[in-house]
Amino acid sequence: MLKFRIIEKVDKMAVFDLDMIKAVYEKYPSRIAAARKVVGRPLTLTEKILYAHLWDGNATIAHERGKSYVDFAPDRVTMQDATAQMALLQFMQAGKKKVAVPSTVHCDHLIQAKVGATADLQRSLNENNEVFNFLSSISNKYGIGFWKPGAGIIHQVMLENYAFPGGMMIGTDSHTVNGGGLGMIAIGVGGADAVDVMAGMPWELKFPKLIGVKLTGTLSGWTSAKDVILKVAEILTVKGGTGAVVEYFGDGAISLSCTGKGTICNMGAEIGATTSTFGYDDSMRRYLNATGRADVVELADQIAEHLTGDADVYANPDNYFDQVIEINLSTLEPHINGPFTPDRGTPVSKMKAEATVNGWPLKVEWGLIGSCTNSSYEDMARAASIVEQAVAHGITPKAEFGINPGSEQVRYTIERDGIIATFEKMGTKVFTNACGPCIGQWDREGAEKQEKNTIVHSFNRNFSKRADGNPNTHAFVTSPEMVAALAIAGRLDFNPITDTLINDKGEEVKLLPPKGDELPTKGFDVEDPGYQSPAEDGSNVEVIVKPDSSRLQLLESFPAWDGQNIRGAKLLIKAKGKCTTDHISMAGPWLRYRGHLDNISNNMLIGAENAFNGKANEVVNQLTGATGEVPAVQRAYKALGIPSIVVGDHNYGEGSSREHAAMEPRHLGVLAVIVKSFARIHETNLKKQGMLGLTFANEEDYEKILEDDTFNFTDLTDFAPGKLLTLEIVHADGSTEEIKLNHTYNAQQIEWFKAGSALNLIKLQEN
Ligand code: MIC
Ligand code: SF4
Repeated sequence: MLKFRIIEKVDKMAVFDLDMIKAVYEKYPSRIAAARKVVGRPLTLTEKILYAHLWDGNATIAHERGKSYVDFAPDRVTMQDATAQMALLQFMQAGKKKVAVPSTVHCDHLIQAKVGATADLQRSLNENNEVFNFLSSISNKYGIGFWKPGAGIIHQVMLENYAFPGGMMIGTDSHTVNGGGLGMIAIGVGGADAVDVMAGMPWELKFPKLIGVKLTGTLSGWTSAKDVILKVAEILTVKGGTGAVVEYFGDGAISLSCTGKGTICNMGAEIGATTSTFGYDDSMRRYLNATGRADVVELADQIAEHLTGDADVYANPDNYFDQVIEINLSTLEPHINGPFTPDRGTPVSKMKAEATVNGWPLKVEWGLIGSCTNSSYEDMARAASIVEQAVAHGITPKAEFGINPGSEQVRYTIERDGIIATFEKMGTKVFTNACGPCIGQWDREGAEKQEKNTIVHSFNRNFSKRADGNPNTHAFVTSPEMVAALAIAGRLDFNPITDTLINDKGEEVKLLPPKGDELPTKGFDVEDPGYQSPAEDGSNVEVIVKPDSSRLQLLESFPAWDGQNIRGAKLLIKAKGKCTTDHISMAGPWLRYRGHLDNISNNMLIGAENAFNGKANEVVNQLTGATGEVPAVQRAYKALGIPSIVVGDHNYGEGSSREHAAMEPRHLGVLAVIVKSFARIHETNLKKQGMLGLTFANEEDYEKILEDDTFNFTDLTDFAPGKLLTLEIVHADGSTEEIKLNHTYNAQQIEWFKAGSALNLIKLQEN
């Protein structure tokens, strides 16, 4: 049975790590002064936070955006259960007694939504006992705060307890960026990056480009903060933010609630942005006060001028940002994005036409509200106001409805305030405070029939198969209040601004726009937030990984590079089109193997489309000519010691931070991944794990790669920063051609490749 030490009441909880926050703020004035001197012009907020967190202290040179690799000293690290396992299995090898910066683990991804919170949570505890015990004990040992299953979704818990204006945080989840809602620079990374920071080493990032988003006007009617990011996603697309930080400003920005800002930053992961952020303002003060952190407000107020961009930056943004976008909140329409990609935006008024032209099923089967991006008090209150109206008018909802509150604090408070009771009047299922359907942890009845159907949700992502495993589920992303309206109407083309519904008396009813408090008027409340503080001295705490476990496996070091050019490599797969980390290492049922590298490797690339036959998980074994599943064919190459490569399209590895997508190919013997372009976190993950992550110098060379080619890297022995690599392609008819490959490895990263992984290098340095 699981046992957790619990701290009782949130109002008795002291602010976490206040001394750390104090220390960060004390350095701010001198760090900003130094930055001003080297940069020589007014500063954006992003620059202030980055320059205030340089590993080497005060800035001595100005860094070049999109070019300079810079060492940073983040203030904290955050990890969720599905990625923490691999991160901490690696940290165990680093030979440290304790983490060097405040760190936390949050159990949220492993809990399946089926019948409702109580039963679902119990089932998850039973099923994942071994993993939760591992995470709880390893956290206890190394001084890491542990949030038990049911405590909430990592990013909501983070915003409620740890995020602070001007802070810098990294986390092993792409939506760590939620912290921008409280004015942080919070960045999603792979576990190996987290290990660097927890081991007391610098964290490296290419100095980002800056995108400024000026918000004017104010939200009204059916439009909400979610629509801002749905619009930005439509403008920038899933790769438009790559390598950039998005900084929001303007009167419109100030008018948004803090959790609304969190929503916008959270879903910034979907445009590939390094992170997004907002300047410190009253909405943040209100939120910090409401969540018991008046002490942080007091400290932040003393250096408030440093916690937002300089006035001239916001007055003349074109002079400071690489790209500027302006959005008028007063004229912004509610959006519905999808299906299958979060950047396909459709304003609600155009949905009828779009859906008809594209043949999207108009009947909405499910409405789901939750996920890290939209599970705040305000979100729940606004959605409930729509449900309340429907109930009052005698309207029977046409679709099924489920909610996942973002944290136990939100759940407890919305229960106290009658919001859960409102949802229940419509038969809503209240699932655990966890990711649930958002990460495929949804035992949806009938999904196995693979019928074409439509669901609407307030999540971030809607990649194929993500929520219920059914490739024919058309998932659309929209705001919680729009989810409520569409689920009640049961139609994707319902426009609550113009359309009416028919009630049980046959009368026409028009729903009024949503209403809901930004923060609970009676304050937040909670009985058991679900936190376990770590032991002061964890040296005697035992961490158990059973040798015969199917869930956990201690890691073995990857082999170092043998110093030779790679010759005779086979093509494992040439992936076509979208290849997200969900395609490379699927979540849902595979989450159970996140701590066992060999077992999870059986899902490697099973979702990627093979460019030669248009199918998923079917490739030709070039040694036998037979077709087989991708992991099996790769295991056959590995058994014979034959190197292989993977080829991919644009934005390869988009989506999540899961480093399994890099560790699996590494473990199974793939040596290089060559693509048209990478998503940032995945590219770094490949480098950290000692792989070659390369891009075609000429994109069209993708076409030259044939299924039965053999590949030779002819100048790997001269691998150097800024120097192209050469790939010789030997076609089956014996003809050869040479192509050039680009890379972004700096000198240090080339050392990771040589050592076999970044962790191998840490271990070498320890000895
Ligand atoms: C996701 O939303 O895809 C996840 C699950 O939160 C991932 C992390 C993971 O794969 O565990 C993410 O976004 O980084
Ligand atoms: Fe969890 Fe979904 Fe948020 Fe990922 S996007 S952290 S799975 S709620």
